Amino acid sequence: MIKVITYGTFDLFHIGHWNLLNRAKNEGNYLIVAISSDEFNLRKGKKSQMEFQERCKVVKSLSFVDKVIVENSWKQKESDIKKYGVNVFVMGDDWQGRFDDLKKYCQVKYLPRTSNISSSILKKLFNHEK
Ligand code: C2G
Repeated sequence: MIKVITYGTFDLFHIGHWNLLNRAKNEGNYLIVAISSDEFNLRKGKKSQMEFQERCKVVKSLSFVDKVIVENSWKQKESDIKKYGVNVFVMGDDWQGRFDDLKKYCQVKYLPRTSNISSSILKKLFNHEK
């Protein structure tokens, strides 16, 4: 079994998230997704439109996602990789290079982002409509 892990907020779930998660799964055959808690989001400087439970529900509903865990801090990646026996760490390439220190524990891959879509664009549209 090749275990893959990735981290994110996944707010206002869109095709960019879907593509990333689908491609991450294709790097192995078991995908763990760590979803940022609402509190951690605030520390990331993000106020998500959807609360944690809602964001979990959407990601859990994807047939190619095998496990969902919570992301509470920047520092949990190393222990997650060890705890779950992860072989591949994947992030979108907007994070290129930022997690190379994890190469000590597993493969680290940055996959191309999907252009012309982001939660912040959707949030602006969402709030503009009000
Ligand atoms: N993503 C993408 N294409 C987009 C938008 C996002 O490929 N158009 C990817 C991002 O690169 C990331 C994942 O989808 O790998 C989740 O994106 P966000 O929900 O914005 O998460 P982020 O704020 O990047 O949080 O510890 C890591 C952080 O939790 C990452």
